[in-house]
Amino acid sequence: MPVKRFLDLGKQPLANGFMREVKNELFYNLSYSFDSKLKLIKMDEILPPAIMFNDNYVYHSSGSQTMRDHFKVAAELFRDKYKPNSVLEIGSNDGVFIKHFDKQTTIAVEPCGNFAEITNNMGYTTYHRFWTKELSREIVKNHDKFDLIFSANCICHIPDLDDTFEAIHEVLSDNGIFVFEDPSLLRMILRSSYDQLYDEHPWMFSVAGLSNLLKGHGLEIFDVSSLDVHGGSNRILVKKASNREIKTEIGLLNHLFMEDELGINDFESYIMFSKKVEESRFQLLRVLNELKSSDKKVIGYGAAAKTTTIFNYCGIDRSLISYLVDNTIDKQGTVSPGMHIPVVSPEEGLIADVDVMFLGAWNFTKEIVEKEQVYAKNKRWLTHVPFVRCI
Ligand code: DWN
Repeated sequence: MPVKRFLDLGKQPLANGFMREVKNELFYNLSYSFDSKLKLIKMDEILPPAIMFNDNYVYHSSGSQTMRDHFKVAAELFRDKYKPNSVLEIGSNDGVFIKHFDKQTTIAVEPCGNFAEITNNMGYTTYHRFWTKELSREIVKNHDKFDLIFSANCICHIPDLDDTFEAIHEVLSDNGIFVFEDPSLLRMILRSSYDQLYDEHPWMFSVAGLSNLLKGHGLEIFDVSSLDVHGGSNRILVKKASNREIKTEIGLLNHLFMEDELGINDFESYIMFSKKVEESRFQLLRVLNELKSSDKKVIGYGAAAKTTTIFNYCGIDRSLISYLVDNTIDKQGTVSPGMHIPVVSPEEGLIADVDVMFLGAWNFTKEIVEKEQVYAKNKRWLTHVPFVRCI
């Protein structure tokens, strides 16, 4: 059997389904299987993308200094190294990457209407659509092909990867490159960061898995680099298979070797991962219950989509975490999906009587801990990655 289930995280609501009023909340069963033929993991029950990515999507890519810096550096690198004459971004969110490119030669595709409006207003032609082969043909007709196609934290959100990669092949110029970034399956396994798994992520990619998938569509990975962002991501650099000018870099071979050495291709690694996930739940509940027994006030820092998986899988409600603070205006004044923990602004929530702050946005630990140095002086941070502990 090439596809085997290894993890069941139970009934879950939409990870970004923060609500002002609790009604008609949608739940689905969140479980994942390992495909030993393709060498990647896939969600068993995938929801239609339009349910999640709509005109009220709450996640802003520019919500942290870390990501603003990350996309600026990435844009400068691609501009200087590859000198593209034209750029297409798939999943441009609030324009945090695209704003570093020329408006005349750069276009965007974004399914969430609230964000498509932002980049359109910034002066970038933005197609308010999902990425499909049909759209790629329309784009080639209207603009010709593109030298650089970029997509961050988007490809792993798309259920139909065959259509996605055929569409990329259609729109990529013969000497062009397609660069995409997504969380790394290897880093998730090594860090037991199971909260990367939720409705918006039907896939978690290994380099080996992507290499297999892309080959079937006339595309080839020529380099890979590890990124620290979003808890450990891979930047995948792709060219057309027919392009013999660009040579394979050592980064690709290193990643394939490392993944194989660390067991990413063995089902046993996924069974071990699922045991660590159960242990993580046990330890997190133990610590939170101990804090509750000793009358400590615990809050969450960052109402990340990831926290929806943790809170609903572990059964963490307001009795264990009083509220969440988040700097996203659209999330403030809502309650969290499923467990209905209130979300407030940092100004309202970072008050004197807090004892412990659970790092929901643990992927920004450095930025957050530095920023809150003074406030957190006599308080403690609690994290569950790579294992549950107070820091
Ligand atoms: O792929 C996805 C990733 C890239 O972004 C999406 N499917 C959804 C989203 O996932 P997430 O919500 O888990 O991402 P973040 O970036 O880890 O979310 C961090 C949250 O914490 C945001 O709501 C912003 C907030 N935050 C804050 O309140 N103060 C973040 C920082 C750094 C802060 O200082």
